[in-house]
Amino acid sequence: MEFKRPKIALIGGGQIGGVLSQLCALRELGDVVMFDIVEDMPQGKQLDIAEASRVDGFDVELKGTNDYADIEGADICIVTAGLPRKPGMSRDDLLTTNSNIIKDVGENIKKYAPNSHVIVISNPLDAMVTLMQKTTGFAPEKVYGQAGVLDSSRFATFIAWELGVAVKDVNAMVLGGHGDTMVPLVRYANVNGVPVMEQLVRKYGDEAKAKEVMDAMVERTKKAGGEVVALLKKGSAFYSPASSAIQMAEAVLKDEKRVLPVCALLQGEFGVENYYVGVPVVLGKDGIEKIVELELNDEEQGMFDHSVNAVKGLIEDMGRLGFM
Ligand code: TXD
Repeated sequence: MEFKRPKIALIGGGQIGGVLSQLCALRELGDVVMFDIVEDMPQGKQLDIAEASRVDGFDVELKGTNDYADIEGADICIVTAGLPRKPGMSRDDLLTTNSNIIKDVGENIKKYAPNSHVIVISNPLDAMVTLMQKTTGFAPEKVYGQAGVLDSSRFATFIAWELGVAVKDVNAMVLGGHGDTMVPLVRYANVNGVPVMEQLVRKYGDEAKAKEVMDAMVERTKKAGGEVVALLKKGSAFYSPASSAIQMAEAVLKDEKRVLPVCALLQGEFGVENYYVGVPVVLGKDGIEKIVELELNDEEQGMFDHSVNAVKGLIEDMGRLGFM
């Protein structure tokens, strides 16, 4: 029997790609190949990370490349390739540019890593995952997107700060598309089972004030990406998106059956037919092993539908631009 470490291919070696590689190494998740079109850059980043191996005590192989052939046989591909919106660029221009990139990436993944799982991070997330699945033709269970883990972590962080409790005891989930229409599930948010709203009412002794505080946390969660962008001045969040994608990759590589909010293809679940949207799933060695349905009240269902409509709009735009 042949033993081998898992092989993780990072397509895109930019800000998120670099942190992804370092986290893979620190956790010894597997050997890492980082691909980018920029010459020498992925080789430089991987060399830099590898040279910390003695200090951090990890033992995996790290390779940087400009040749897709090097991703051959990858078990998981994590895709961050794409361009950010530049001044003067319309939404359609960005959609066209990034769709072309994702098509190219997808064709190469199909060619060199036909048995891999694909985790997409590139924006606009829901559209890029959809295009990746279409381009590779892989089973939808093996092509999914990262957004909900991060959005949920942001929501949980704000709740922990507000209540003065350990963030690891906070359970909070955000569903829907990755954008302003995302749906933080207030009613289900809890601290080790105790509803967050109940604790806010206790804290403020007033339901209206508790609601106001929760509304502010929900708004901050929806705009959290923009808050980081405004502070950084250049580029967007990269540490937390990388950590979030690694949690997903780890769930798959270690067959953990984690229940995480993931951008997954819905085929009737939540009343949605054939669109990628963020929902809770069971993530294990077979990818999306199950979509976890839950009761939404009318208000939550309304917000979810609104979010799904935003995703539909994006897919229509891609159709109009000739990508679907
Ligand atoms: O939660 C989420 N899903 C997100 C997504 C949170 C934050 C940022 N999110 C998006 O991830 C962001 O809007 C971008 O679309 C991706 C990657 O973000 P990152 O900050 O890593 O962007 P960079 O630093 O610009 O890196 C992108 C790399 C860069 O090195 C390019 O040279 C490379 O992509 N690139 C390509 N690689 C392969 N193939 C092609 N064609 C290509 N074109 C550019």
